[in-house]
Amino acid sequence: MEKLDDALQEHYATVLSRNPGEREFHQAVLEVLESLGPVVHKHPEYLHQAVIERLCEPERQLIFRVPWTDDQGRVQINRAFRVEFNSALGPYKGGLRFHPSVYLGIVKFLGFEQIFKNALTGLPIGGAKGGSDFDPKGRSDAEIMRFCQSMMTELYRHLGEYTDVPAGDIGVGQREIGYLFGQYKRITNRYESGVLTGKGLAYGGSQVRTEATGYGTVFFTEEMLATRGESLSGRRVIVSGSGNVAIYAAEKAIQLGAHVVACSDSSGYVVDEDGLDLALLRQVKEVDRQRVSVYADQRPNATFVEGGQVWDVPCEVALPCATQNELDGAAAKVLIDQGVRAVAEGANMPCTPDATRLFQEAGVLFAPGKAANAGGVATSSLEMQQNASRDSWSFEHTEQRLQEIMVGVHGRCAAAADEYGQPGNYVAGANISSFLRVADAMLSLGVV
Ligand code: NDP
Ligand code: 2IT
Repeated sequence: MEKLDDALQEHYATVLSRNPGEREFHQAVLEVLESLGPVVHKHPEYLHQAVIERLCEPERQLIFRVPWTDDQGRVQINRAFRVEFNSALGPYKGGLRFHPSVYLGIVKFLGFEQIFKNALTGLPIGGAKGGSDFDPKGRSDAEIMRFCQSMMTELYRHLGEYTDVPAGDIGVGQREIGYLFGQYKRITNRYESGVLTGKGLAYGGSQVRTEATGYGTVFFTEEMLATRGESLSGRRVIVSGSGNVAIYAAEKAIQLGAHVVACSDSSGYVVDEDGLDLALLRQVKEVDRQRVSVYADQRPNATFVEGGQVWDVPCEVALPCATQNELDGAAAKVLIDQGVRAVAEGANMPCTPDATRLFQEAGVLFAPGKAANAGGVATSSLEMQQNASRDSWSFEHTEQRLQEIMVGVHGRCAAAADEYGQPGNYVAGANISSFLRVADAMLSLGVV
């Protein structure tokens, strides 16, 4: 990875001192700034107009209490966040995460990344993120509903199809979006479909949104491999996680002829040398909401390794699809030693800076999350488009659009990397290309 340019040292120091303790946010900012040295030398106007300082300071940050009653009648209190980071390109757009680890620093890292990811799609969406430290594990449907209703009772006043449009992320899928949308509709007395994305197909959702992040990650991987005359067909692949992104990354990789042999959750990992049985994995994770070990119990040649790291499983392509900093330098060394050829981040910032550097030094094709996982939010934008025109598209048409968008994201990253003298560096390409789009819009809009 690059060293931080002298012209940007002061900006990063300011981010550190203004946002104490927000480790993940610091990491995400540094990763972008490290790519921007050559850009600000070529375009000093960005520094004169304080574009970097403005980008690092969210336009609006909301923190609020979410009180709700559990099934035993006890009152529970959670904390929720919405960070509306940047609206130069369109309404604030980005998911909501429910996980006990959520605090302001996580929401800000995700919101910051979202600005650049959304810019890379070429679509008219600004960047935001939200969530709560609510832990959905072990909670009943009724508890999830009451929590979502209480959260929306505050959040609704900040949302709108032209203002801020949340979607899912870790712990938030179609079930939660349904409860959130129901409460928004009740409070506002408006059937405003485009205020949330990731909705069910019965009430304004888009075909392919469920699959989009995982599918998009695999489309991006296929594009990267093609630059070396390779493809996923016949490749040995592992994914981490076994949630929304992981399941559909595995599905598309299998459709393209890959042999997907491992996945994981926070309890450990499963290796299935026969290739993952997607129907069973979906039943265990999506329908029964069980641990991944339950999958292994039902497959003759699968083993479950409790507490282990999925990165120990030999593979040619690795798709980290669980959470931030899940793949560190030591894991990267193991993957490289065992012959990994491509790594694409389905999750947001799953590789530590050390891991990223090691992959790049070893010549492994490496796709950062803000490029590789942009298919999810891109398809959210297609959902908004369908909602705005009161239309709904077929699966085939929507998937075709997604694929074109991912080819476009790949092309923009590759072109910017070439232009700035770092061919094949998708980290630099993604950061530079997206920064230029957002920065130019910000300059056009004046000091706002
Ligand atoms: P899900 O909640 O559907 O699945 C998350 C998966 O990751 C689960 O298998 C979970 O295991 C595992 N996981 C989560 N947190 C941890 C942790 N702290 N340690 C170990 N494992 C963990 O989420 P998604 O699939 O939607 O999201 C996965 C990643 O993809 C996130 O980084 C998210 O930000 C990113 N992303 C999601 C998009 C989307 O459209 N949903 C779009 C773009 C990026 P367990 O059940 O044991 O917690
Ligand atoms: O990280 C992400 O891009 C998401 N969780 C999806 C955001 C969205 O608005 O679809």
